[in-house]
Amino acid sequence: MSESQPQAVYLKDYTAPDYRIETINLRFDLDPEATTVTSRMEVRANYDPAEGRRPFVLNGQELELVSVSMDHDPVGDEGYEISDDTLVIPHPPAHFHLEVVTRINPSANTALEGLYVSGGNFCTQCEAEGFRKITYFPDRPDVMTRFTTTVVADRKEYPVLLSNGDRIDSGELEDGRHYVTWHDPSLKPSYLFALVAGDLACIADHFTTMSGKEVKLELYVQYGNEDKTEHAMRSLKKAMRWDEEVYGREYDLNTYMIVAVDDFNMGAMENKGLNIFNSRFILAKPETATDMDFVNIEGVIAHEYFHNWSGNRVTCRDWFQLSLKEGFTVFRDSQFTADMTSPAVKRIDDVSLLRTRQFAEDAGPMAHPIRPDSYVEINNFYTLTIYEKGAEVVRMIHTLLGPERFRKGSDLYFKRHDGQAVTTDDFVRAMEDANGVDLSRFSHWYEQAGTPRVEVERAYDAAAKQYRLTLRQSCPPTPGQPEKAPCQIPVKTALLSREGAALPLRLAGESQAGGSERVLVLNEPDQTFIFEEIPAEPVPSLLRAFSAPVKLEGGYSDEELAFLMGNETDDFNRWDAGQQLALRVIVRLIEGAPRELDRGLSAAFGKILADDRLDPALVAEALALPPEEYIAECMDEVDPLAIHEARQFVRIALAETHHEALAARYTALADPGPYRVEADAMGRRRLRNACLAYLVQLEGESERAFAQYEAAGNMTDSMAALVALVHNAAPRYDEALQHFYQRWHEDPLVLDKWFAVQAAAPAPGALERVRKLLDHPDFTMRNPNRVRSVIGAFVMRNPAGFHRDLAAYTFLADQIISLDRLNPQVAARMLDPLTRWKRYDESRRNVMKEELERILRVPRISSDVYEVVSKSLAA
Ligand code: B3K
Ligand code: ZN
Repeated sequence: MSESQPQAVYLKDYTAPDYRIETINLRFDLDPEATTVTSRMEVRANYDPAEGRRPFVLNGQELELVSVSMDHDPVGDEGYEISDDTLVIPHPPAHFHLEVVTRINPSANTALEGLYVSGGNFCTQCEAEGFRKITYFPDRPDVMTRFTTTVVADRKEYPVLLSNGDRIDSGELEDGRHYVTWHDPSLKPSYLFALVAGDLACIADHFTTMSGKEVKLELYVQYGNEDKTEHAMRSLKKAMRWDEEVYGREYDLNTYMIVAVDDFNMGAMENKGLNIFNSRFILAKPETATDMDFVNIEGVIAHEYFHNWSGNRVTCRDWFQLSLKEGFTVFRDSQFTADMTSPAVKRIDDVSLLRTRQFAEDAGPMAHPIRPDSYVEINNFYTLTIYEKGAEVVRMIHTLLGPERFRKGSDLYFKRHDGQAVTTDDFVRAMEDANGVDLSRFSHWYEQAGTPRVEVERAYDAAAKQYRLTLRQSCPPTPGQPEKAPCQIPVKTALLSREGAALPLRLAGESQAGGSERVLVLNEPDQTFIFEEIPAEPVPSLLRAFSAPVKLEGGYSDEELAFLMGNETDDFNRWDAGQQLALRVIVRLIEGAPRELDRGLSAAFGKILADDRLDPALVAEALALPPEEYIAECMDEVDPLAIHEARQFVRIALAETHHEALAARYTALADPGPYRVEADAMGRRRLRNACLAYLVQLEGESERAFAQYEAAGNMTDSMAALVALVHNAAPRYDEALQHFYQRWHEDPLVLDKWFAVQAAAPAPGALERVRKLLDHPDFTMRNPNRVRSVIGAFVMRNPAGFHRDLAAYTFLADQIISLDRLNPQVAARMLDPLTRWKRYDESRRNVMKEELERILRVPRISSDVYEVVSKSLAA
């Protein structure tokens, strides 16, 4: 935080680093209040010294400088320049050794960036720019070096001392202190550095790689949590095997360590050989974690493991390239989860996230391309756009090339760039070069923000038996980008006969049909595709499996959507047809249509509910109405209460109409056997709990939820029942809440669920309830998971509750202002709902805007909050 206004950094200003760090030797003398860091670097000019000497600039923030010496001679303060965030050696030689000693206070580090203390243990978080809060260093990802790290600490309090790589030395020191030295043989940027010290339990296992190498696997958790690690360890081994089989990627070091900590800003961090995780993505057993938690843990463990290649061995040249590692790695982890669970369910879940949250981001004031041109605070760019849209863009390349050619491309990418810091262009070029294809049109996906729209026009010529599909693309203006160039959009397409069969497809000019599913590639603003020998007018099945992150306007009638719900052979599209139909019905109600249940929707609902040949997990997805946030996305002016009310009307009406069938399915789906976390068992629970969520809308049905709550032997069923009771303010919901608290208040992750279920309850009075939760003795602003489970759940997952009372905007601004003093990264995240102020009616809009302006007037707000607020107001 500084007095002057934070400045933007631009991609166009990128220049290669002036100095390379050949090696770094770090020594940490750990003390919670005063840790001394000694850094010895061998430095070499990365320019031609004959052209004159250049200054050596090291980044550093919130450091106390103790001493500097060069080539073993002390450098007095005339020999360097120091500012708030740099240390500059003005005229160094072309090759030298530099020693810098600094002191830091990890226990005062509430921003959880750099070296900090969590639960009495030391841990680090360096991505993106946390290493500069540990020591002075050219803290940028294209400066890669070899690290040797000695960690010194009190043996009794910190028996476990970890850093990246291999343990090469250890020993005892005076005063009860001990040390361990680690050497990481890989070249790595500073953001992948990690250190952990504490009193932790170690769960050990091993993995034999495809070439027969033995890797030690070590999971470190707080004592008492050892019984919640089995799933994480199993997930790690599955991920390691999968990456060998699908991408040919083998693990390189001798040990893979994962440490779980309670205080963590995000999900996890892929530090080389020493991942640090939010304990939420490690700890699980059936009594404490839901099926969703189990699946997420498997996915995050895989994601961080996959980074070892896509991110660590091949890293980013600069932070504008963040999606190079994040988009690709999210794509890889989604393929993995699809393989481990159900491809259709995974696709539906991913697309829902994209359409509800990323589309909103792309239409809001923080909209940015997946390769941004500028940023003020890089921490604000760990976004759904970089991650999820970035993954969609990689997926489109996969769709265009097909799996074999994509693999050829990824092999070349890893081989060509191993040990390098590269750009998204390098990634695309490897895909092109490996396959002799031209993806130059594709670059707009990296450069342009905003969600493209694709409008469809269809025409059938019965006499010529020709079917014409005209696809028209456009992309709305976004901040700084008024005009957009056309993108390359793969539209996976089939044509369905009125009997539901996918027709053989022959495009005009082709001599024979090439299958019944084709990827039409839209390159121009509009393009017409002509299909020959189509015997009767078909129903087009477009954008199958959501083959591009666009808003498709298919021009379907209600009847066609109902037809697709019953006949579509693409699981994703069948689900989406139902979503689109339900969306229409709800929007019509909001616009004043008479309060009656749409017959087509109800009939389709009944048919799917009764079909026990369908995968229960998919049935559960199909029965769910579009989320309120998605409905909001599809409206010009958002009225959150009207959306909630209309959606509720449809939910209750469906529950009333299908009461018996829902109850029958609920009963039939009871799992008689022991609890298993496998796809089929999870699917049954998902559907059963979806039925319960409908049933509890009805008078007299709340006892069913209460009974399930009381009988549940696992967190999935227990939580589903609790949500059903609390969110409907059903009789005895308070009793269940109290019981849950008594049973679980000592388990922080389960207690987060208890807070979140209340903060997300939509009934009137939500603001008052949330205020009370903040006063609860178990609430703390210092733990990001707790903040997310109360403030985050209220402002981001409870649109009706949050927007009911204008005072909630003032409340949120107050919370952001106090949180910003502790943890700017988390504070900036909570701003999200206020940034959308322009989407609401005048009275909401005015208060939201005033609150944003008030935040901006607070002295010394962080660059994180400053950037989001100022961009929101400027847009
Ligand atoms: N790379 C980290 C995210 C770091 C966020 C820093 N603000 C986790 C991940 O994407 O795997
Ligand atoms: Zn990642």
